[in-house]
Amino acid sequence: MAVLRYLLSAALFLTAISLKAQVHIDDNFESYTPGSELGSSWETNVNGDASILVTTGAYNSPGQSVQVLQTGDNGTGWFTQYHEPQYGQVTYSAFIRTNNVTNETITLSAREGGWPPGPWIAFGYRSGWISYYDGSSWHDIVPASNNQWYQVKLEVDVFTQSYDIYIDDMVTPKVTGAEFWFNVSSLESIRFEVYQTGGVDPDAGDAAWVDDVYVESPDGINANVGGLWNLTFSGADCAWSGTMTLDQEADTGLVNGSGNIAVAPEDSCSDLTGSIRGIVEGNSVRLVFPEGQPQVTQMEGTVQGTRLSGDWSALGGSLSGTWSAVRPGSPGRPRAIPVLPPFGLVMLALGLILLAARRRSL
Ligand SMILES: [Ca+2]
Ligand SMILES: [Ca+2]
Repeated sequence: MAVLRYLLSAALFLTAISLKAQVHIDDNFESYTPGSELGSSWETNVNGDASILVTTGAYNSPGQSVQVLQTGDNGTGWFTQYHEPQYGQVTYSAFIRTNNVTNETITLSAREGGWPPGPWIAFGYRSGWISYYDGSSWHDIVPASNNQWYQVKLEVDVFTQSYDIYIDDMVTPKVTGAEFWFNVSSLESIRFEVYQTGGVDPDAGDAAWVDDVYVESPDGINANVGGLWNLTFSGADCAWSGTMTLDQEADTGLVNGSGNIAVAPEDSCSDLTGSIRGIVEGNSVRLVFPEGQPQVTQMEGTVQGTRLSGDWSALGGSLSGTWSAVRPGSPGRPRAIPVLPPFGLVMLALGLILLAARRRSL
């Protein structure tokens, strides 16, 4: 009975915890038929002497993985899966392996659509190394060995256009603050790609394998806000033109915001486009207006389908206020979003009570 109660409480606890993340992609390739092409959730492209197939029994691998094989000396290929655009934090991870780290290369990138890439990690492009490219320079991270699986995790912050790189050790990053190759406004795909140009030239028999592809974001509004704002300025003087700057230093609680709002006289006051990123519910924001500022007392924005609203008070040359989410059907009445959904909280509490009961019975 005690064992059963323990298992039940553990399951409930895990249920509560697991509700905290949004999983976008989770594929270990075990559901495919060995020797088959990838399913429709993946977009696959092969050119020349290459194949991309689900394989079984890769060295030191207990299950199935994806193999990109050079069937001749001149082949390239990639496979991509798209996910909901992410504007904040998103984690990409996979297991990767090659049989020729001085010749074969495979890259892992996260992209805005099919192009451009933000994070860009390469196996073997820098002969014998796992490395990343920041748009101007290559950076070697750790040496790579043939036929060895490496677990790679990228903890990405689209707000700051940077990411931390974990290799095998999933606790301590090998690199913090790696810069994107390109600045992107969102990330919405993961791609694995093999090349014939640049630092490497894989030939017949060279191969790379990929397994356990996983992409997730923290739950809550943070995962879906922070892109371009469409703003409504009530009481704005549309004869004014200029740039409003987000004053990050004056903010309290605004961690990742950046950018500005350009206002032109010909714009409609009901549909101005801002380029501030990284505002999440509950952030305090101050906009600093230059001379001739519009006198704005209310601002509203729509970010990824969620309407944000703020009550703003004029403070000299600036406005300050707190953004909050407005649910459909309750205009103007912000509602706090719990960190855990109510169901998760109940399950968590039940799990803890049962765990405590088990401890007492020991
Ligand atoms: Ca697998
Ligand atoms: Ca070649």
